[in-house]
Amino acid sequence: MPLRLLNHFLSKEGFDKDLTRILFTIAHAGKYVAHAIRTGDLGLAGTSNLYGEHQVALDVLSDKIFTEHLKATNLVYSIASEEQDNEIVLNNKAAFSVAFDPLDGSSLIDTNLSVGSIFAIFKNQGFMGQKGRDMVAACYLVYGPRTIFVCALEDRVIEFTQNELGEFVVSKDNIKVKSDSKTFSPGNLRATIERDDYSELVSHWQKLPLTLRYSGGMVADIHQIFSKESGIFTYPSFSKYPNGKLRLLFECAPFAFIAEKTGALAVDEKGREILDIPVKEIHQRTTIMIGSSNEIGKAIDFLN
Ligand code: AHM
Ligand code: MG
Repeated sequence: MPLRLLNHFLSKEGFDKDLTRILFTIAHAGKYVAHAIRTGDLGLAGTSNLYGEHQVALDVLSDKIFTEHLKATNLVYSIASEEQDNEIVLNNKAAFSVAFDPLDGSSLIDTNLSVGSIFAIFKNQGFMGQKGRDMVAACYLVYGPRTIFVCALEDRVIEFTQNELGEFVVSKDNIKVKSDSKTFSPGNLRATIERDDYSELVSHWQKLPLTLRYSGGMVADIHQIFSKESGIFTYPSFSKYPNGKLRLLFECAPFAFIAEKTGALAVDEKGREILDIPVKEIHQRTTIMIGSSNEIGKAIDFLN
């Protein structure tokens, strides 16, 4: 039974030791973030990030928690965070770089909906020119009624759920997503006002009929696809976000990396694989359609 615990499980499976330590550190730091979400102050931090969005205190705190924990491993060359303007070098002798969104969907916390943290891990010094495909692992935490940690490395996607002792225990191993979808999660539905193609795609889902499952937090909305083994999530462009809203490096690429291992697909609205888009800027945005492969194929046809 102890071999079902996160650190035992990953070491038993013979994954890269340093990478395993980074993953374990992220999951461990996530416990502090989960605690801060449950008990912390929701007041504004009085600062704003690169996009001029007000940072709530929890965004700033989560950023600090993950940064400090990753720094303490001495394994991380640099980090890039949604909450920081630039890449930060932590240890110029180290081999890994980690990009993360420390607290995605923080505006949902006061409504008590699920939020999460997302990580892209490269065995490379820095991020420029890297593609999603170059990652060595990706993972995320969902803070909901339960705290869940999901990681993808080599060809496996494994889900761990925190137990009453605070330990992460394997709850699903080798997650696979079916090619047909039962649900749809249409992000940026306001784009249908301007875009007939997106409007027609949404009508297609309604008529199938697929079931609507959308919270407004991408971590829970995409986690649902992995957890229920089917689904589609989209966030297309429109005039306010000509390249989409979501960020390539610390939001879309890690989910695309995980999706690929489950047999799901992740493309931009033109149908290009997210994993093939090179990073030119830390805060670069992309459109995204992710989920069950047959439904992604149809979505590409509707939008092109
Ligand atoms: P954030 O990183 O500022 O929290 O924004 C990302 C979130 C995603 O979780 C979600 O899919 C999206 O923003 C929803 O945005 P909107 O409600 O503007 O369509
Ligand atoms: Mg985010």
